[in-house]
Amino acid sequence: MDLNRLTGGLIQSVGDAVGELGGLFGDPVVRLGVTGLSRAGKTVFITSLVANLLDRGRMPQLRAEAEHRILAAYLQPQPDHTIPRFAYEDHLAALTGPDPRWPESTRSISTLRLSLRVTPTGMMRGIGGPKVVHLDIVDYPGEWLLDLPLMNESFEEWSRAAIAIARTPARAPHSAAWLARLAATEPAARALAADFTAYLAAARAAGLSSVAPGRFLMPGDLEGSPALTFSPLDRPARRAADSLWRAFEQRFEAYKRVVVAPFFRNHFARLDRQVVLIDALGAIHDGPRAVEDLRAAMAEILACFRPGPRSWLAPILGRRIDRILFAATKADHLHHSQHGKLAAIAQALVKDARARAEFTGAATQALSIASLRATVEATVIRDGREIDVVRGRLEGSGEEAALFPGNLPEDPAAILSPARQGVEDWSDAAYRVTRFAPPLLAGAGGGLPHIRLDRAAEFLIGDRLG
Ligand SMILES: Nc1nc2c(ncn2[C@@H]2O[C@H](COP(=O)(O)OP(=O)(O)OP(=O)(O)O)[C@@H](O)[C@H]2O)c(=O)[nH]1
Ligand SMILES: [Mg+2]
Repeated sequence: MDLNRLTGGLIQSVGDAVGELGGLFGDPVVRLGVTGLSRAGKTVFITSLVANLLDRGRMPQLRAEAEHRILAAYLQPQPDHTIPRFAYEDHLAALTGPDPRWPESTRSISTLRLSLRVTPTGMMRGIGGPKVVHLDIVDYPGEWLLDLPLMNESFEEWSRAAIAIARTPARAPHSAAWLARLAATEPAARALAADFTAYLAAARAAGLSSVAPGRFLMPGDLEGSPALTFSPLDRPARRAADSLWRAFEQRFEAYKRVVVAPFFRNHFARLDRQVVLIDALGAIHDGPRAVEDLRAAMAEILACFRPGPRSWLAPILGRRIDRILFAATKADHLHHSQHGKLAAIAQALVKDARARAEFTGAATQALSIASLRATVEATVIRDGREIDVVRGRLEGSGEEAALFPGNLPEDPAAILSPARQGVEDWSDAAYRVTRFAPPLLAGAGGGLPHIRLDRAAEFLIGDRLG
């Protein structure tokens, strides 16, 4: 027997096993969920975060970077082949080309793996040499989280609540056609579902946020599918004989089973960290009702992170999300003297839910950020007074303009209280939103310009880079 060959073979196979284990279990993975309602800024956030992690010249507040402990950062083939890859290169090319454009709206979930080779801190520093940390970023529509309550509801309960909401003053202008069809003697299934979807879309276009079921507006690859062809119904006198009721009830149950449950089980339940992007400025611009609706939607979204013991989600939540960042986006619309006020509004918007998450042990933070800074600050003299403005290129014309968007109140209650009371318009000067084009970067290098993206990254993943 050739002892040498035998032991050599053994050592070889042990080495292979260790190598495999290293890949499977050794390298830590951080799964970061990025969510927010449509147009909140998810795609721009991820694109800029990745660009700024690959080229870290603008990330001084990321501690591992400041301490020169990040040795390399690189994109990897994604580990999850059941969902599309986040189209990083396309989005970056749109933002940084000669004629910069904001990325196309995305309609579904996607993911990207970025790996960082870092020098560990503390005790581990001298022992094992550099380690690799995989950051799996998952982009998914916040609207999908609004579906969680459905899991604990019957079709009858859901219908009753949805019809009551549709009759509220904020929604009545948008829901009238659907409610009228609902009252007809024998409404057609397709037309009812189409009117219901059109109502949700109109409510969303008017700035309202709570628009469940989430897939009706964000169908992903389910567009036109029977699982989305239903609508709430008034309870008929004799349910057994009512075929429309039975058909919609079955579709509602199918929607829960094949659409909602797999998303929560396969994706949501596996996240470690979460950033919730909030377009608070957009909602303020749209008026008090939009702000109140955003608050309600945030409460529903945040309930998903800490479901009560009787929630359908509680038993399947494998990991525990232990850090949640609430980020008010597009802060570059404001002079920095107002950034603190914007963060305070974001914080107030999610206060109830935050208190609950903190209670059960997740660390939370509220920040105002700009993923891609499209403006510079300036001060202009108007009628002998100095006014702090921001200057940027207007979307569409590309013309340079200096703008004063309005003054946010010192106390967030000045925004949130009227919103809660259901008033229709702000009594004093409204806040104006102007759409700026992305900045002309012309191959400047060094990551993308941003506001506090490095602080956001430090909060979300900094501790895992140690
Ligand atoms: N000025 C400025 N505008 C931003 C910023 N981030 C996003 N925006 C604006 O917000 C819009 C939406 O941003 P996206 O990143 O596409 O938002 P999203 O959440 O991915 O949107 P959907 O994919 O439609 O759900 C952009 O087209 C920009 O007009 C930012 O940092 N600064
Ligand atoms: Mg997007």
